Amino acid sequence: MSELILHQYAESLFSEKVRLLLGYKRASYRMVEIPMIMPRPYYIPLTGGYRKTPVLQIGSDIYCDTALICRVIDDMYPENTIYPEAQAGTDNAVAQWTDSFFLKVCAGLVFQPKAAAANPLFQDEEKRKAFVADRINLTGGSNDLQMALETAEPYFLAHLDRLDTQLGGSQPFLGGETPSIADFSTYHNCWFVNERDVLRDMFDPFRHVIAWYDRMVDFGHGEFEMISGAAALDAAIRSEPDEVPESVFVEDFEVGQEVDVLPIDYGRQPVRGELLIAGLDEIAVVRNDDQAGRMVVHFPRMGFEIQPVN
Ligand SMILES: N[C@@H](CCC(=O)N[C@@H](CS)C(=O)NCC(=O)O)C(=O)O
Repeated sequence: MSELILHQYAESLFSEKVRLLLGYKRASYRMVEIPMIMPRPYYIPLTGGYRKTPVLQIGSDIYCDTALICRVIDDMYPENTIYPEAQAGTDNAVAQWTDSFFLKVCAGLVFQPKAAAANPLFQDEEKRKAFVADRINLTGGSNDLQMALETAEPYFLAHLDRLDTQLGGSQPFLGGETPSIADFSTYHNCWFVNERDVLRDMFDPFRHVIAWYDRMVDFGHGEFEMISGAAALDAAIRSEPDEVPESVFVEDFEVGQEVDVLPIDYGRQPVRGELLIAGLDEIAVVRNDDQAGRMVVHFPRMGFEIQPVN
């Protein structure tokens, strides 16, 4: 079993992207089932405030956001990379668009009344209220993530139609002979919709997409062992963060400066720490947590911002 620990919950679509990548890489890892809503008493001491799902833990290093988590996994298992250099710019752009705009389209479908009515989470009124209150807290009440069903439905069908055309050619994956990050980002958004029995027939006209989806599902989730949040916290307490060979700065910040790092979209709960890396690909801060000890929290550059603390 490698030292990788994935903190996730079963229903989380972004977690599904990472679970499937770990399957594709035939990785062995440990997994924690975190609560679907706050509080997360074993999670926040590791992240220092970042609350989105999933995060990847390697000892005392915490990797936030699937844009970075997938790169870290690909670096550990470089065979059949999902980041081929010949597609570096376009694959990244497709993944970003898919995980932001297309995500809104899929969410518009999944939260429509007929799908919400069939969702086990919403059967219990108390649980439904707690979930809604938690997500209002996450987004600060913003409507940015919402798209009306009348808008979302034709957008979804139009995009699937184009994907179907592309996948109807000679290549089994969007990335070519092997899947790229574009496949994994597209997959987990489709999974979000496909998991709902009442929405599954939306895929029926797109037989090449269905065949591709089945090929992706076949990668599975790899070999994993479930552990408790307490055991994961203990693993952090018993280790030290990895050495950072060289700190890179692309802005006017200094090593050791106290900063807040936060997503630019939703879930803007900041992580405060001493700046360690502010490069083109990654931001990282060091923090000393009362429970977890010395931790390094890593973020992808794109999608996050650094704010100096006065
Ligand atoms: N850009 C983030 C998005 C992650 C995200 O929005 N995850 C959802 C779950 S699928 C989430 O955090 N929901 C609220 C929560 O779990 O607290 C990523 O790629 O990891």
